Amino acid sequence: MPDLARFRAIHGAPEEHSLPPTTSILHVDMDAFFVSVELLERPELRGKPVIVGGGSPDQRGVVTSASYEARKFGVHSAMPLRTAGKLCPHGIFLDGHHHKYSEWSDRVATILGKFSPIVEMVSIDEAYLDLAGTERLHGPPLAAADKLLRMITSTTGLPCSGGLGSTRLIAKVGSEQAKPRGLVWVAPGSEAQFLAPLPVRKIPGIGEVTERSLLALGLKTVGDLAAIPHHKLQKIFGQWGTALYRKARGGDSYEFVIDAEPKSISHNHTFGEDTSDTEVLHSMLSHLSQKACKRLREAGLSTRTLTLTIRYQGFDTYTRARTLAAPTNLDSDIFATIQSLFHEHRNLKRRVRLLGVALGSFSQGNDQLDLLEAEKRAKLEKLAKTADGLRDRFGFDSVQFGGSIRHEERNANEGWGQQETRRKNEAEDKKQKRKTEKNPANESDFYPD
Ligand code: DCP
Ligand code: MG
Repeated sequence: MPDLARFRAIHGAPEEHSLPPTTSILHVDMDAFFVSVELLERPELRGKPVIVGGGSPDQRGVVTSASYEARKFGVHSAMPLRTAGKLCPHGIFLDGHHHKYSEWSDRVATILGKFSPIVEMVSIDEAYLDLAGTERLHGPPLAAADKLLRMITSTTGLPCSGGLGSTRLIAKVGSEQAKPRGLVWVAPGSEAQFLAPLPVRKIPGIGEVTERSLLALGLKTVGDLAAIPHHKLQKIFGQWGTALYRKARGGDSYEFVIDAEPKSISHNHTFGEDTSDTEVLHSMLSHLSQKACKRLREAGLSTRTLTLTIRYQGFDTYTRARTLAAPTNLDSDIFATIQSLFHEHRNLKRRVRLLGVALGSFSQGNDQLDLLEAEKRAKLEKLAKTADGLRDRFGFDSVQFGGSIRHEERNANEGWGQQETRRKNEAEDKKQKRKTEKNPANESDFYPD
């Protein structure tokens, strides 16, 4: 890979390298995320084969995250714990603690948000950033990416990797190749060359089904796929063939356009057990409103359109939105609106599975407000700012405004059975969502690259 520069985080900062602005998409992914979070409290387990998913290999369930030492034995995520136990008999099996992972994910998101205005968190442990425009602050993209990865690890103690390239696809494949604790830069013009030797399955969006079809055609590597003319792929796969043609060259299958501002900020929660307990539902709405509101303030934005999502038992999902007369970034305004939407639209006879709060129609700052007198509002803003600072340092749950329960209380009240049910519900919902959103003929042209 002559055009591929590979920098491990242990090597010096590559300040001397400068890149044309076209290779500014960075994909950051935390290394063995759940394991790494557990190791913060159990440093004596560093360097050992640690497996998160369940406290023992005799339990039912699957591996959620495996340390790189455990991976040497063939252990990987989604593998049954029993299989992992057989492959790695001296492995250290740990229970998962989901509230901790989401807290650490929030902290990483905060670091990313302070680094670049264009951040898209795509899962609990990965994000895309556009580093174009951050040159004055952080230097050329490669140096900036290196600086960011180091900053994440030095601030949180969690290792991570990154891929830097001209498209999301290249950046994502790059970060996977860089793991663990690495950074891969794919120079502009060398995208096809970088991808060519990789198995087709490494391309985001190519899953088991497409892989099987491609193998049947004798196409094992991305290079094999790239050698097939567009019209042939189109004949075999229809529209999906066009996407495959583009992907094999490093292109995203859809235009990747992100604005400097997010289009919406949302937070959802799936309950361990479907509930109709009004107090629990209110507390959760307050918690979700506060989480969304904190992110809104971090982005320096105010919102006018607030959306409430209620999913009932089964999969019936309702969204109700309200547009405010003037934009706001205050917890109290947002919670009051969400609460009133909930009162108006909730079906009292049905148990609730999921609640969601989404904020949209953004504007910069908060200067058009006169919902409250200026002095009172200034006090509330100061309070919110102090709370946000404490949350950055001590975790989101360190500060809660009235009406919300703390995470620990929620999770302490949630027995193992309920956690299991919640996980099952979430998995089932995801499956349903995928079914409704995806075109089954394609593994999806719109799969998040
Ligand atoms: N996860 C999960 N179940 C899976 C896969 C992942 O619960 N089947 C969780 C645990 C992971 C986290 O999501 O720690 C992030 O997923 P990744 O695919 O990024 O895996 P890791 O971060 O564990 O490892 P890597 O270093 O390969 O990124
Ligand atoms: Mg990861």
